[in-house]
Amino acid sequence: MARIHFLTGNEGKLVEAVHHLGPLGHEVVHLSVDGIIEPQADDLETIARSKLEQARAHLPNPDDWLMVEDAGLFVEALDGFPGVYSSYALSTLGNHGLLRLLEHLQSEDLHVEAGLRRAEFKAVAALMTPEGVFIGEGSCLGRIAPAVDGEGGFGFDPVFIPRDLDLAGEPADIGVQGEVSTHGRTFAAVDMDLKGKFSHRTRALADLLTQLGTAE
Ligand code: ITT
Repeated sequence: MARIHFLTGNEGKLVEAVHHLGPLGHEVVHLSVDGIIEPQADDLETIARSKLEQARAHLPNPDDWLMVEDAGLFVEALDGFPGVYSSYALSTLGNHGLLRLLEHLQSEDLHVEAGLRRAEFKAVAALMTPEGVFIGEGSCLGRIAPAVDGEGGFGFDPVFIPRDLDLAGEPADIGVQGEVSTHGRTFAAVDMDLKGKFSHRTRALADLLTQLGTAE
């Protein structure tokens, strides 16, 4: 297995990728390239492919593998915002600003409120190898918390509560206690191993490895 150069400016994403891929025998090293431009596009894959193209010339060895991973938080009541604008929204609005945008979504019934605040993290992991480009996708259903919760994680983790998972690892229905649960806490309030059981990133990376396996 080749060394994977992960192009990212986000340390939280790097730590999670190493945490997931390291035990599977993949060496992940950080690649930092100045001047990468994120194109304006309405899907994560287009952004990821563009970044691969821009960074390929900066690989130490042209046969090395290059990976990028693009993620976003899509809030249903905001028609998918911030979505592909998540980085910008986090640095301008922040988590408190996002909560303010959703202040009107309240209900006496907690299950109804969970439905009103539905959101989804999505990730696309793109890997360039000498054999071509492989794309993995992952998503994580959940909801926006009523308030910031937890000190860990990064980005939108303090306001995102994942939907419980059933035995098969699929999201349980809202209001149904699943086999895997954060018990109403956000990603920032649980450890990385538990976040990894739900996370869009883990799922995108796992999908990517499946694609690689079938291509070999
Ligand atoms: P790159 O340099 O890798 O592009 P980025 O911070 O711009 O790093 P993304 O575009 O993939 O990362 O992510 C968009 C935003 O969503 C960004 O602010 C992240 O912090 C946030 N985000 C991504 N994955 C997240 C996760 O698992 N938990 C919380 N926030 C996340």
